[in-house]
Amino acid sequence: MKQILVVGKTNVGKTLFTLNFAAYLGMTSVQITFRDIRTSHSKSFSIQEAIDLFVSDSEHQTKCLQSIILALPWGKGTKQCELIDSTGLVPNIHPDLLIRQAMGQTLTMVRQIRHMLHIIDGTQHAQIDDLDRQLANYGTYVTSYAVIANKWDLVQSSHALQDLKKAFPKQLVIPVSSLHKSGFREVRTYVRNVL
Ligand SMILES: Nc1nc2c(ncn2[C@@H]2O[C@H](COP(=O)(O)OP(=O)(O)OP(=O)(O)O)[C@@H](O)[C@H]2O)c(=O)[nH]1
Ligand SMILES: [Mg+2]
Repeated sequence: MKQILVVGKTNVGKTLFTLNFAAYLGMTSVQITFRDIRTSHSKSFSIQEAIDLFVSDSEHQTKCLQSIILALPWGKGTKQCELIDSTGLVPNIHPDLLIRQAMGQTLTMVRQIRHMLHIIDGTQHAQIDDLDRQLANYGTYVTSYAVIANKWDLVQSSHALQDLKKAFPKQLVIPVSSLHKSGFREVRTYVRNVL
């Protein structure tokens, strides 16, 4: 099964994106597989339960790989892929060992994965930093890559998309609001192309 890694800095909305994209595809519940560097286990949640438990304002809410299987309508049936939410990255060395290890796990996945959705906070359109540039650079080595400019509901500037297209000139940039599930049609097109 094809795997798509959801990657980006901490608190940009990776987990809400993952869960609400599943909701957009018509799923009402998800089986989440939690994988840290030692163990792996799976548990089922309604999407609302998962949002309540795993989406938060605080940094590093996600501390391991959390993957779900997406089912996309395909002809008369469906086709599946694995969407892998990951521990958010920070530019500095994090003081907490467990979070450093979890970020190491994200970076290992970045080096192995073929399909990558790089989530950024769209409100930061004027200040793309080195970490996001480096992730975009990794994106040039994978089979498919797109920048998801999230939190677009909070973006005020009419130049925001232009700024992002300048910062990521060779990449596909998709503005979305994971909160309102807007912009997800283009994400679905990206995912269908991966399949
Ligand atoms: N307004 C708005 N808020 C959002 C959106 N997406 C996420 N958020 C909020 O941003 C915060 C972080 O969301 P998460 O999905 O937990 O972010 P994350 O990238 O998974 O964070 P970590 O796992 O902690 O690295 C939460 O308070 C979300 O409700 C969006 O599209 N619009
Ligand atoms: Mg998260």
